[in-house]
Amino acid sequence: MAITTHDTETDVQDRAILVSLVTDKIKRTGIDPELSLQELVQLAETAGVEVLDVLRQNKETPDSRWFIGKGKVEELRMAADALGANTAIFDQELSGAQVRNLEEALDLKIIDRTQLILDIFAGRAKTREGIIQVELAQLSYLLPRLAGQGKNLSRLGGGIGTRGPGESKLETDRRHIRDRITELKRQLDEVVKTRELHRERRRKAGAVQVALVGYTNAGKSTLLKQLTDADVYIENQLFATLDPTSRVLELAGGKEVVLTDTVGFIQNLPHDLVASFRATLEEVNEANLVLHVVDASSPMREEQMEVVQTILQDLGAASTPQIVLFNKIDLCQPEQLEMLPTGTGYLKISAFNPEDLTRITEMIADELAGDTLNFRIPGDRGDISSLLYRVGEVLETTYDENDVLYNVRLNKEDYDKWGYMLADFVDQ
Ligand SMILES: Nc1nc2c(ncn2[C@@H]2O[C@H](COP(=O)(O)OP(=O)(O)OP(=O)(O)O)[C@@H](O)[C@H]2O)c(=O)[nH]1
Ligand SMILES: [Mg+2]
Repeated sequence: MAITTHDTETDVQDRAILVSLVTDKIKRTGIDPELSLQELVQLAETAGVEVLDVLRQNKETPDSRWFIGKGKVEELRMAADALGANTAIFDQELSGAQVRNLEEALDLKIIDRTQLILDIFAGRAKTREGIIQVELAQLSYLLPRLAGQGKNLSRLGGGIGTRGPGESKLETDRRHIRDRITELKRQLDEVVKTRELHRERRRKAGAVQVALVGYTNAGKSTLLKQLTDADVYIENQLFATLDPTSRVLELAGGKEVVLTDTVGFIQNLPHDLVASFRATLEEVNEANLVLHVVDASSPMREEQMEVVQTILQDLGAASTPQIVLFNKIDLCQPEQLEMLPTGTGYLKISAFNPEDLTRITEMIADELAGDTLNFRIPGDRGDISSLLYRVGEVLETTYDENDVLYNVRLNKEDYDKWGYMLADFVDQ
């Protein structure tokens, strides 16, 4: 992707050196810095950056002035000169002061992982909601980094880290940024209300919601397309999808559910972004069932699954029933396949295999149908018996003296809702 800078008015590609600093704190997180760096390369390429080289440093703690050590700054300068780089991208988050110090010392554009992700999102946002959310995240990221500076932002020029969504230009002054943030939050509130109305309508219509959730590039949009013929954007790049798309999916047995594709997750997803995207991610919260799509062929499979579970927890969706779809098994090595957990709630699939698609809809139907439970209801509790008929599917009725024994299929959601009335009558 060619990017125009203010300075020259010509197309200048970002030519970047990537930098990773491995501190003791990072080592303790258990995240493999090499895999994180590989992901940074993918992120940079997704943003249209040409990656020239990668520099690494191990250091107990970051340098407060430069982030990396002074000697490493010198090494970066030499590498940038030799390779003709105009940008350095850091895999960890930098402070405003560190960015300024590095920019002054190196005469390079300095970007960190968070800014790179925000930039990709800015390039992707299409709907009004997406555009507002990205701009809000960008400004929230920027504001604390302007502290004490009062410097105008025109130095940012063009290229990655400077792309803004829509027409709106970054204002040069903190007060304006704060005003803009307030305004964006107000607009977002409106969008959220509209979205809630839509959801309310779907809920009233009795639609069951199923959300496709997972790490970026796992194959969520591909599955939506394969399962429902939806015309969605699919790309072998990170964050192809920003805005949720919903389609009706007919399950084995004829029941219909609403299947929603969502924005992909990534490790160290910028906090401001998660906060801003809460409106969009509410779709996940509302779901009756989460399909957690995993790229089973990724060397980071386990870490990616953990990231997804953590974000689901943050969203308050950790207890929603979940089916894990290990996708892309056509790309897996035999030993990778062996490592995958099996059993209920897990499926190994390839999004392009029609038989696997059928297995998915069957498992969704089973999961939504719920478990069967036995109840013992005293003869004088006709209210409880009729509640059972109303919320569940009574499979069998037998009589034992004055009690009626029911075998009932009840989905988890209904049990959660009515459990306070039913729990006393469950027959082990
Ligand atoms: N070989 C193989 N490739 C797959 C499979 N499923 C998806 N892909 C490819 O994986 C890439 C990413 O697919 P998407 O559907 O865009 O992934 P996503 O999860 O929606 O990604 P984001 O929207 O970026 O979060 C595309 O190139 C797909 O063609 C699969 O089962 N096997
Ligand atoms: Mg997608």
